[in-house]
Amino acid sequence: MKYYIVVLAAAIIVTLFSVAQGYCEPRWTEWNRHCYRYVDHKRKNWTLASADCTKLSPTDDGHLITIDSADENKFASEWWITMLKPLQGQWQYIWTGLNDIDEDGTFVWSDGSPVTYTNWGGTQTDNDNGDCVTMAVKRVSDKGQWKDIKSSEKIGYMCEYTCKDC
Ligand SMILES: [Ca+2]
Ligand SMILES: [Ca+2]
Repeated sequence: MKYYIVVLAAAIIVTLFSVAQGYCEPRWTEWNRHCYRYVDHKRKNWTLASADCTKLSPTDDGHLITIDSADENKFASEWWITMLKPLQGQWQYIWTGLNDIDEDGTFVWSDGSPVTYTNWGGTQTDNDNGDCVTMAVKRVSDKGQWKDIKSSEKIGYMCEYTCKDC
């Protein structure tokens, strides 16, 4: 009996430790074996936001979020909205890694991933002067549609890195 209690206690301690430890670094949230961090306390233009994601990540492999699927877009927009309450009826924007800086009209992800999914809002694809893509929400029900704006705008951003231990 005593043996089982010791084993049970050890199992609980190990479990608690791994929960506390987490798989993503502190202040990063795990979803589908990737770690995400929303930064809004320092609004930056796209280039500086992109550099900050690299700097903030544990092994410098972080980048502005790359959204590969409707599921990832849903996760990112819903998670972001939980941190925005109340929305106050104003559009909110964050940078993603998608941009057409090198060639107008040809959008690429900053981490080099192929573009497999997009969620442009209405007629928002490739606005005049727009070269970097934001995710936008106004209401809780919004699905995080995308809109390209000038890279010089200073807004919040979402970073991502691939979780190696998840
Ligand atoms: Ca991703
Ligand atoms: Ca453009």
